[in-house]
Amino acid sequence: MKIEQTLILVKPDGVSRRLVGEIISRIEAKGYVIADLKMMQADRALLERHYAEHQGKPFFEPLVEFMLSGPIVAIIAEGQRVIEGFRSLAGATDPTVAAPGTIRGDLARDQGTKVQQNLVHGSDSPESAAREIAIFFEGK
Ligand code: DAT
Ligand code: MG
Repeated sequence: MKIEQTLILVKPDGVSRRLVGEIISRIEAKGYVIADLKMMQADRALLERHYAEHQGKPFFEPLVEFMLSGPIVAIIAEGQRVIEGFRSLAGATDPTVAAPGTIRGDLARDQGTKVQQNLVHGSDSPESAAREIAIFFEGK
């Protein structure tokens, strides 16, 4: 059986706050393998594909603008149940209530912006992971 993979993004707030190493450390310390990684500047077309499920929501445009605001780091992490495991490491979407001990709970807070700036993205299902990995790492 192929080992499960997930798509993780360190968002622009994570890069600008110099938290890339801290976030990767937490992924590796949990025991997952970094299978591929790149720093990139996303463009609007890529982000609109990636966040297609959120089209039409009030935070969609702020979300795209935020993700365009600086470089991001795209990571493929792998390991048994890594999709669920990374979501658990990341914590709840809203960083104010994300549990202490999680990436969002320990390292992020509400900034009063229209979109939550919560440091990381992680795929939420095997279908999303396959779709998102294909968007960020063509041919993988
Ligand atoms: P997650 O990143 O936890 O999977 P999501 O897919 O529902 O969350 O939303 C994508 C991002 O959009 C999320 O990381 C932060 C932002 N967001 C989601 N819901 C929001 C809301 N109600 N208000 C502001 N920003 C929101
Ligand atoms: Mg999501």
